[in-house]
Amino acid sequence: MSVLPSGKVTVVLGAQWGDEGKGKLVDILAQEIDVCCRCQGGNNAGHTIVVNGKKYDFHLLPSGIINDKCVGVIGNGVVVHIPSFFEELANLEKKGLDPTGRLFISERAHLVFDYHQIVDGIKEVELGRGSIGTTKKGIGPAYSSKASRSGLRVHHLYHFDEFAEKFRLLVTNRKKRYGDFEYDVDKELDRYRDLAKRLMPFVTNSVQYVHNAIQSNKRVLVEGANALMLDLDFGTYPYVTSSATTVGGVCTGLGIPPSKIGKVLGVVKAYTTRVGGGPFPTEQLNEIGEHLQSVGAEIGTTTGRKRRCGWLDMVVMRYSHVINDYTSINLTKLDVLDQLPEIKIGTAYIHNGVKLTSFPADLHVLEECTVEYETLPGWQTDISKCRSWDDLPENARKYVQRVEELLDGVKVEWIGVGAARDAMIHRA
Ligand code: 2SA
Ligand code: GDP
Ligand code: MG
Repeated sequence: MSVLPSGKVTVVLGAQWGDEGKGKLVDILAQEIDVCCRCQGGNNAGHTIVVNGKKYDFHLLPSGIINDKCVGVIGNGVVVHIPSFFEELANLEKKGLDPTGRLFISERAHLVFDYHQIVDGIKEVELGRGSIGTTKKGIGPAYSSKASRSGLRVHHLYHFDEFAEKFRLLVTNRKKRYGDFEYDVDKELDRYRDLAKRLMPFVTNSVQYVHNAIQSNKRVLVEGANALMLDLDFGTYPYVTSSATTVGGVCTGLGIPPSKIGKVLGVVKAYTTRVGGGPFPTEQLNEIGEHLQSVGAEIGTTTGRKRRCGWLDMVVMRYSHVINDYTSINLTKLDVLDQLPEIKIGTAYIHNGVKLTSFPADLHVLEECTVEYETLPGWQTDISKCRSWDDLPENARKYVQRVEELLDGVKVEWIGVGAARDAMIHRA
């Protein structure tokens, strides 16, 4: 029986700082869904899926399209770098996957241009030691253009001469602010004349498309990118990405009313990782962090950067749950903890001797906090072949149950024990 409701939207969201393994859960659920949508972010995201020993990396395209019956939708809230879209498509084709005819882009989606990427790099240099550690994919500058109402959207390509005029003006303005960076506007416009033609078969009114799918009782799934702690409003600002990575971003990024959202599935790594700059209270700058990094193969899918690693942080998780109200959780990469004799969980932040009631907005406060930990015994057993709850060693089950208790009883419905599609335990 399906675990997903039809006629309702199921949402998969990263509950920490990203790279929790959302792509893998989406791929598993995609076996029974009709439409898989992206609602925010761009090709800064990186979702790795392993099927029958073959590795697929998704950045801009929804991971669900690995199921050849699943339609992919890139919603209005996504920012699209068209050359990267075609590059990703070509890479998938090389691996025998051709989603042409079942992949659509919203005509309202904003475009990311190479000059946004150049500006992204310049801004990072300007910030010096306080740099965000962006992926340099132009995401922040593209969303800035959108918010300042000067951005160009997919439908602007319908009227190419008008598009070209606006484009020239945008580049001139950016050069006024960021200096005369190297950028051949005429060459770029020639390239976009061709790209626009190639893109047209993919362009659709995604609001109506998704609405019709829901109305006709299809199973629709939304794949979150980045994660709650990278949200523009709720994350560790300014060390965040530039989109709404919460359940709210699903509604605005696709035009879906909240009443149509069914389950909200939170993906939580059994420890914590973060890529780029910014605070990370449970980070382990020691052999524990190195162990998690190497055993967990914690390397950025998009940039190849080493991910920072630390213990699971339940202050983050409770805050994340307040904002997204998870129906259930997929605890991933539990196998990465296999060898540890003991495992810690961050349970509270103490500031000036007082326990904080929520994740603080002020990063100075965060810096001054100490983390209170609980220590659990490890299981020191290989769990990668476990396929049911009863297969897990007792201490692994206790760890999972403790996470549930610390998260107001939200059920851990899936447990990841390896990268492959079948390395997942489902608790009915
Ligand atoms: P940006 O490029 O403006 O979105 O960067 C702003 C911050 O958001 C972080 N960010 C990410 N964090 C984790 N994973 C991401 N995707 C890739 C992956 C990252 C990679 O799956 O591994 O390959 O490095 C992602 N995308 C953005 C980023 O590190 C900044 O802290
Ligand atoms: P996403 O951005 O949330 O989709 O996550 P990423 O794909 O960037 O990073 C997660 C990484 O962990 C990928 O390389 C996955 O193949 C891998 N992975 C996912 N789940 C598990 C798991 O349960 N165990 C192990 N060992 N690896 C996993
Ligand atoms: Mg990722």
